[in-house]
Amino acid sequence: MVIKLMNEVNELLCILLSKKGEYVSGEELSEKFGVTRTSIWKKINNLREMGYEIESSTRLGYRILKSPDLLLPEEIKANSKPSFLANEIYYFTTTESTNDIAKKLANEGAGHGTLVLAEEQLGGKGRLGRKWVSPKGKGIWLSIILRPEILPKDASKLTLLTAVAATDAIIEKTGLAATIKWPNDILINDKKVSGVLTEMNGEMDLINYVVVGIGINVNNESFPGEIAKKATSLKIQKKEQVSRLDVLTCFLEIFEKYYDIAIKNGFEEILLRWKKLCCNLNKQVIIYSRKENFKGIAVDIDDDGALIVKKKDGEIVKVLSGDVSLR
Ligand code: BT5
Repeated sequence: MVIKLMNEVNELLCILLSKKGEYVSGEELSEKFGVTRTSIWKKINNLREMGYEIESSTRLGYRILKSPDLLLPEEIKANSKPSFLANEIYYFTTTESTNDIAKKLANEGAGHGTLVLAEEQLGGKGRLGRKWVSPKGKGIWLSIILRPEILPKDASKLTLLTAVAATDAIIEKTGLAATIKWPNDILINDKKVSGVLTEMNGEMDLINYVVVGIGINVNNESFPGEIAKKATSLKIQKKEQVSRLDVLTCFLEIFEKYYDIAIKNGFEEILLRWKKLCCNLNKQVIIYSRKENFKGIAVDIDDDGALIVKKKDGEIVKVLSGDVSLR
């Protein structure tokens, strides 16, 4: 397991990435780090082992030809400019669940905007103890620690905000027609490509922290067992490899934009966008909730982010949590 914190950055990689494919001389690098050129060459070979294609020229130095699409903190920093997100990034090659790590870090005082990312999760979680399949290098398995100054009752709206940001990022980066199924699924062609798991720690009228976890299937080629029929990935839909880093950095930028709007002006604009992206509205749905299961038409979502369902007998029901099946 590799744990990587942003302040233990691989500075050599940062310099090479900042040159965006231009050469940086071996001499400049050895002077900067106060080490020999042989030791720079060794570090370059370490990067090559990680999958970086690096060209070397005795006259010109080194330059990156191709990155391996790892979600390394250095790559995130080099490819996006989020302001409060990603000041601290914890990166794991393998972990149980990024949400569990994020909660642990938040309990220990980790700051607003801290990211926890893994290339692979062995115990990825969905809601209600369900599992989230998270194979190595295939998707974006990410948790964000937030310390929002909003009421606990509004925390569920962060799920909607996250789903909107992820859907917008998917549409922007792939052109695929992604939609949202209330409350937390992102679908393409009726199959699930992404899900959000929001966990909160707070008191009656105060949030200590919220951990927003999102899984996006990017380059999965197949899915195991019972989810084989209902899950999909961007690669399956697009019929080509998709850059995880591009989708991730786009998501972070959009998430930050919506988050700032929500904190400044409330969630109205996000709910409007959510309604545009939602595939349930004005459709027949079956609601599976803890209390009961019933059929109806999803007519709206209200200001609290609850789904408003009109039953057959005309009764209007406000659904705060549960699963929705499209008919
Ligand atoms: C969700 O739950 O959709 C929330 C998923 C959140 C995952 C992220 S990954 C980063 C962070 N760390 C974590 O440990 N979790 C979060 P739910 O609505 O309960 O859906 C779970 C159901 O989706 C499962 O019971 C399966 O049927 C299905 N499923 C499991 N893995 C899937 C996948 N990779 N793609 C599509 N569907 C999947």
